[in-house]
Amino acid sequence: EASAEERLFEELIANEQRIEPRDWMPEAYRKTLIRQISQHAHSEIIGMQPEGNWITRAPSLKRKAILMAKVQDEAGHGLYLYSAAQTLGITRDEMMDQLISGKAKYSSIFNYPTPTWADMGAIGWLVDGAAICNQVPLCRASYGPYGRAMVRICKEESFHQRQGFEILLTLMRGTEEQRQMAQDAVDRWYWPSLAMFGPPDDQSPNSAQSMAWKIKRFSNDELRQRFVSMLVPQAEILGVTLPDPDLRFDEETGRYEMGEIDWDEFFQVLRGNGPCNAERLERRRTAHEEGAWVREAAAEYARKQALKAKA
Ligand code: FAQ
Repeated sequence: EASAEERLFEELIANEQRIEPRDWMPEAYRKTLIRQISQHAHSEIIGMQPEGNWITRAPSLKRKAILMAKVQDEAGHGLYLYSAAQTLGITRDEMMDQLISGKAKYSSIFNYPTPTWADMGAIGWLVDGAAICNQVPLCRASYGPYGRAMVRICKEESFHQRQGFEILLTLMRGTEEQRQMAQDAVDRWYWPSLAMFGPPDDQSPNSAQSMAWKIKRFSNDELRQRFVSMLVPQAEILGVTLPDPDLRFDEETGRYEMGEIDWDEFFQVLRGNGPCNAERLERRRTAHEEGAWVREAAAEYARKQALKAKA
C-alpha cells in the first residue's frame, strides 16, 4: 500500500510536474539523481583538460580567446551541476573526494588525447554535438534543479558545437595537410563520441527506472540514432568522411544502420584503463591540492565576515 507521500510523488511525475528539493522522494530516486548529476558535473570539470591542453598553442589570438571562453563555460557547467546535486543532500567535499580518489565515474570521452589543433574542432563538433543530443531532453528532467541547470548549459553547448564545426570548416577549406588533419581528428573522435551515449539499451541497467521517473526521456540507442542523423548532413557540408563503412540509412525502418561500437574498449575506459585516465585524474588531484589555500582563505574570510555581522 503506497503512502500519501508516495502517491503525491507518483502524481507529480505522471502530470509532468517537477520534484523540488524539499519534496518527499523515494531514496532510490535521490540516489540515482546524485549518481547521474555528480557524474555529469565531474565530466564537465575533467572535460576542461583535453581542450585546456591547447589554450597556450591556439593558432591565433581570436582562437585563444574563444577556446578560453569555452573551457571557462565548462567550469561553470560543473559548478551549476554540483549545486544541483547538493540540493539532494550530498556535499561538494564528498563529491570531490569521490572524484579524486578515482571512485566516481565521469564521461568516457575525456580519457582520449588531443594531439592536434583539429581535435578542438572535432571535440566541439562531435563531443558537444553528442552532449546537446543527450542534454536537450534533460531540460525536461523531473527533478527541478537539474532540468533548470540544463537549460542554460544547452544554450552554451550550442555555441560550443558551432565553434567546433567552424574550426573544422576552416581547416577543410585550407591546404591538403590541414584537410588531412581535420579528417584524422574526426576519425579519432567519431567512435568515442558514439559511445558517450552509454551501453546499448539491452545492457543499460539504469535506463528503465530513469525513464519511468522521467529523468531520462529517450534510451541510449535512441539518442545515438538522433546524433548520427544530425551528423550525416553536417559531415557532407564539411566534406569529411564519417569513419564507419557500414553506415547507411535504411529507408524501410527509417533508421541508420551502423557498425559495431567497440564496447570492450568502452568498458576498459570505464575501468580506468583508457589512454588518459591516469593523467586526467592526477591533474585534477594536483589542482585540488594546490587550491587548498584558496578554500582556506575563502572559509576564513567568511568566518570574519560572520563575526563582523554579529558585532
Ligand atoms: N562514460 O545504465 P546506463 C559534457 C555508465 S557531456 C562513463 O545506461 P545511465 C559536455 C553509467 O554511469 C558528458 N560512464 O546509465 C562537455 C552506469 O554506471 P553507474 C557528460 C558511462 O545513467 C563537452 C553504467 O555505465 N554528460 O560533459 C557512460 O542511465 C566538451 C551503465 O549505463 C552527462 O553526464 C559514459 N559515456 O545513462 C564538456 C549527461 N555511459 O553509474 C567539456 C548526463 C554510461 O551505474 C567538453 N548523464 N556510463 O556506475 C546521462 O545522460 C546518463 O547518465 C548516461 C548514462 C546516458 C551517460
